[in-house]
Amino acid sequence: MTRLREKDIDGLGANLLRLDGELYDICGAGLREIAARASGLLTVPEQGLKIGVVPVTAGLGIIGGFSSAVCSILRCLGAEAEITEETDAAGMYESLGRNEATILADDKIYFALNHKTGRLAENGSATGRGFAAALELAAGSLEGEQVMVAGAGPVGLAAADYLQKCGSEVIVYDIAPEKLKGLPYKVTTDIRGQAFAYILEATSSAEVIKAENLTDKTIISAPGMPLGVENASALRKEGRLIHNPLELGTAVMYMDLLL
Ligand code: 2YC
Repeated sequence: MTRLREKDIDGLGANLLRLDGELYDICGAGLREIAARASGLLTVPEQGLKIGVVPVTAGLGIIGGFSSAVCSILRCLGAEAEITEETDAAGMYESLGRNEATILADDKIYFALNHKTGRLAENGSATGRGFAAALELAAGSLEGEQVMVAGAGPVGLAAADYLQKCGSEVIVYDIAPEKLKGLPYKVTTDIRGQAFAYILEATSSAEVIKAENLTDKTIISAPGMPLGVENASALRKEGRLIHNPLELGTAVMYMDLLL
């Protein structure tokens, strides 16, 4: 799991409306709608959840701006979100006493809990489904289409599961053959010279996807941090790249709590 850097999320809150518009242009749906679809939520309740965002000092510690970025994303979805005064266990205790839900991350896990229903949301699964749903919407339909998923980690495998359920023919690429064992998809350890119409890039390496892997119509949905696509600016300009470091995964986590 890649640990975000402060500069990855700098200004995130102020750019949420722009991101919503960009997603709308590419997918025909904004952040809230894509996230609801990814979690299988049919209607988003008007009344948002009261949710505590708990800063966690464990491990490599606080990432500057992380808690406020999470807060901004949740508020943009209609939640009543606040950062707790306390951190860590004291912050969890504070949130349990005054909120309906809590969200927090250390270096190993980023999860959320709905105190009332016990519903748990986890970022890897949420992110995979979120970017898969965005790709499906951007494509119009993936029924019968081949999708290449790069990265057989928790995010890529959650995306692959969602994409297979959309009727697409999933091929999972990873450089480590042991990560491909027993998967219910076509698998490969080599994509050199192969172009794909639809790509979901979920690796923690940069420049995994080369120009030779693209057609002039390829759409890439890329939760991977750093962005694993070389010369991505052309794709971005043509509205064929979906990539954001925290927003979509967090939005799906929130929708998962409402299930
Ligand atoms: O500021 C804080 O509370 C820190 N403990 C947050 C650490 C987040 C570490 N995880 C990541 O940077 C990302 C997640 C956003 C999703 C996967 N890795």
